[in-house]
Amino acid sequence: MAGSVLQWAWRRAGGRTTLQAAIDFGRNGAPLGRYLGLDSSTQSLSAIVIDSDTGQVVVERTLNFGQRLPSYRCPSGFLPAEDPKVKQSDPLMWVEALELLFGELKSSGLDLSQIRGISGAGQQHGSVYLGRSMVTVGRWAEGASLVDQVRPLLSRAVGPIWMDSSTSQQCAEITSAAGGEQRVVTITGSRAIERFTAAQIRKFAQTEPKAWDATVEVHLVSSFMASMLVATTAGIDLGDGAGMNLLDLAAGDWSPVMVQATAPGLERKLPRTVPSCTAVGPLADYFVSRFGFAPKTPVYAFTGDNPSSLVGMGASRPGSMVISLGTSDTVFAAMSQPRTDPRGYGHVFGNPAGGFMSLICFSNGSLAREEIARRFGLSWDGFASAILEHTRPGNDGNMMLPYFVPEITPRLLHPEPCWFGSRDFTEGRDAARAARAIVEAQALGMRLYSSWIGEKPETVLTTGGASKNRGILRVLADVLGAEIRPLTVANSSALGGALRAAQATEKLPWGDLFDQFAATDPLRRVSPDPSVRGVYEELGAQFERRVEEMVAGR
Ligand code: XUL
Repeated sequence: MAGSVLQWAWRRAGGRTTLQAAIDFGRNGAPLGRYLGLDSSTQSLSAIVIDSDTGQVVVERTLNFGQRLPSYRCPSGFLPAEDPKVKQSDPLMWVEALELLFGELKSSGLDLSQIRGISGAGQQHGSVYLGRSMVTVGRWAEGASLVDQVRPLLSRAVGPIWMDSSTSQQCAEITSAAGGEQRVVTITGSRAIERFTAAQIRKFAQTEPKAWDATVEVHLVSSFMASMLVATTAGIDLGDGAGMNLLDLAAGDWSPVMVQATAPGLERKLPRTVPSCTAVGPLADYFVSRFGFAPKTPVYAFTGDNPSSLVGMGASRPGSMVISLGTSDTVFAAMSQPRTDPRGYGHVFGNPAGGFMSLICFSNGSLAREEIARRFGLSWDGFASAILEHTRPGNDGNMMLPYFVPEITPRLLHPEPCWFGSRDFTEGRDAARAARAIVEAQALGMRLYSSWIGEKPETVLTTGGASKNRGILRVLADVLGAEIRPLTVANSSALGGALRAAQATEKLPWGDLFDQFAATDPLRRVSPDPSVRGVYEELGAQFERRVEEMVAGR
């Protein structure tokens, strides 16, 4: 025991843990460094608690909105709407989920008073509109639920989420008011994008001008959730703020040009921007008395789920690429130099560990894989074995364009899956080939649309539910020609929150935290098969031709 206490003290010299603290640990045996990371994503809220002294993930828990909170009528995290381009959600559902999840953590026997810092992430781009600034809240009343206290603060009952693609007109208007596409890309790192917050804010201001006038504060999901915890206005961090088309990336602050091009009065309604490591306040007393957190537990700025995953994957320095296989699939990497995508699909966001990151988002991720599994009655295991045991790389010339819902990369507002190949395949009678076809097409899309980043990765780190599927990992390795390393922890975004809280509280070197927590499972690594390279060169060329024809509407 004494030896390991000294090791901690030595490892932390220069950091938070002094020798005295390490000795105290030895004396009373209490853990020193537990941190909570949260991830408010499209379909669920997740929590991870890490212990930076033992290197253990203490708890990992997810609460699915559709299953646990059916009264919000969001089975997949958003409200059904007649127009398939409109995707909105109820912010109160996220608030209720927060209370439920904290209650579950407490009743699981976890001593929340041991948590020394909290941070987290939210699905990117989605926005929440308040008619009263969170600054005026100050504290939550203890006799009422959080939901009942937040409801009267909203100036818009539901808000748009990242899946919304209904704002093409507003994108065009913003682009022209800001001085053209190139200027928007140079300032914000992305052209004006339908799901980004600026276009969504403009649409709200145009279609509901009274409610817009009544709005005094606009939040991202990330800053809204952090504001709930501190009962005041939490700033918008530079990682997630970059997904709004409002941030001047070079200045690290709101761009007056973009803000003015978006909506009247917006400059007064945006919270301030903050670096991701900023303490946005102590945890509100409400959570202390309800769930047993320690008084004044520091809360750090929340960021977007993808920037948070970059940290949770241990990939916040350039060198490796990350593929996150979730509701959307995203491909991202820390950038050695900021570049922009000439095709206009990719984005540049802030890297919460400093600098920038690239990101490409595909909306036909799990949604499309699940659709194939459903249509062909394949279980998730069946999906893997169909690919690995019953098909070959290249799928014997059978290919699919995998677009079931409006796609972001490439931009397809009226999606339709297309099948090319043998009759059994095109007529939808060949489950095994359908499983391979969708995954090959998704991987080819990732390869094609990430080429602008300009750095071919030797290793690709994967995370998200589908990264457990060996069939999918095999196809990714072969198509990308890179070793695939799945992360051991399933939710890298929540983990990123916990790591950011630990780093900000203890000033620990990122490398130490990554060594402890961002581990990949050596037994699940998949190396590329060099003999199939040619097959995917050929298929890649075909995919590019067909997808470009589809984008051009031919
Ligand atoms: C990224 C994006 C999605 C959401 C999903 O630009 O839109 O990945 O962040 O939560």
